[in-house]
Amino acid sequence: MFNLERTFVAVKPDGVKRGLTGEVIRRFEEKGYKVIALKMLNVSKEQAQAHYAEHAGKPFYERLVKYIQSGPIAAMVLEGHHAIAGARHLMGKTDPIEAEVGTIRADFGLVKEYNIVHGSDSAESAQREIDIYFKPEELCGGWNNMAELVIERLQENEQLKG
Ligand code: RTP
Ligand code: MG
Repeated sequence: MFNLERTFVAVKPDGVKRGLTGEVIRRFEEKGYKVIALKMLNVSKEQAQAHYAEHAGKPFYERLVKYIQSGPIAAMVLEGHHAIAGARHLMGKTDPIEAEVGTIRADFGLVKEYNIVHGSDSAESAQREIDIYFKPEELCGGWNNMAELVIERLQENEQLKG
């Protein structure tokens, strides 16, 4: 029933500068995703290039690498049921103009280039991006949040009913 995933999410420099770090984290937490790692950092050139390697050569690549280094980011690892697609669903489409109202990018973003938040797009990207920004010992897993405890209790009740 459960598809437990980890994903890398970051509040980008525009989001941090606009004071949206707490708001973005709140949305993921309230959904039920577990924050298992969290830190502010200034992204190095090496990290930026590794993170956006898939976009190398595209017209916006140089600007993208500069943008992610234009101020601190709030980097985090989220864990939860279908957390990779689920986090991107809460973020909304890349271009805030196309993102659904209620998503982070629609509610706070103005232009595609500065769209507040990043989220991994696959299990492979998630693992790769987590490794770029975090050491294994910085991931604090092994505990249950309220959403998991509630679901666990519901499952126990179902099992009791047979
Ligand atoms: P992200 O990686 O940041 O979560 O965003 P995404 O998957 O929705 O979009 P992606 O295609 O991976 O693009 C990465 C980031 O590059 C900037 N971008 N600019 N000018 C452009 O056409 C353009 N396209 C993308 C955005 O900041 C986007 O989030
Ligand atoms: Mg992407």
